[in-house]
Amino acid sequence: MSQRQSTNRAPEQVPDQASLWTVPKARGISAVTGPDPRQERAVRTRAEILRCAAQLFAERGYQQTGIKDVADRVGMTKGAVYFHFPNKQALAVAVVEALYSSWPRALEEVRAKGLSPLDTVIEMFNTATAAFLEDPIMQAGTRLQNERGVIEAELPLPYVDWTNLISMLLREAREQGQLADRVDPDVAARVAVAAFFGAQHISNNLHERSDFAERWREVRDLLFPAMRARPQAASGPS
Ligand code: LUB
Repeated sequence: MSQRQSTNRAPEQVPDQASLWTVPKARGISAVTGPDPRQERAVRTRAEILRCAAQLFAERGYQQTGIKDVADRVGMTKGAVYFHFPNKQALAVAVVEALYSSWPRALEEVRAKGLSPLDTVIEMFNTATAAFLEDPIMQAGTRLQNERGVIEAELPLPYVDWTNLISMLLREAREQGQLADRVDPDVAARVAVAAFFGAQHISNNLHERSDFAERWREVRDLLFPAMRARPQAASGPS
């Protein structure tokens, strides 16, 4: 089992941030000799193949994409693609894994803004919204997960890591008194992820995502105020 899959487990089993994800180690770098230029080139080539494959998977879907299409788009031979990925299934798995392994960094970047936990949740979804609109890895990962039934490979479980991440942040929000008493952080995380995905899916199918930023703002502006604790009531009528 890959490291990625081993961290991809059911929500209740993942208690804290540290165990949510394991960031893959950079390959081809020896502590003794430093980066090997050939390996660095190989890593860049692999990333370029992955990016082109993601574009194609996002545009056409898994079944309508062939290794030859990927090779043509990268401007390489099929053999060169096969050097990095044994088959199309491996490409699909790598795209989804690239997507899932990007979230720890996304969280770090959002954390760096120093927002409250609840605003960190909102900002994470805002970031995901932007990725749906402009990042081929995100678009392809989403499409591939929707097509997982016809992909003859085991993709990491969808939605689970993201839901765990949001639950963790909402539990922090609870500890800091930001959540209304009636709100269960784990339930709220499931509802938020479902609403986000539902809005994304509908916008994708009806309008090729062109209205998604606006649809997400609607969900966000209805959902999060409903979770937020009201400010302490003033001592009397003013
Ligand atoms: C994330 C996708 C696309 C969630 O499975 C998942 O968690 C995800 C595909 O299924 O993005 C981003 C909110």
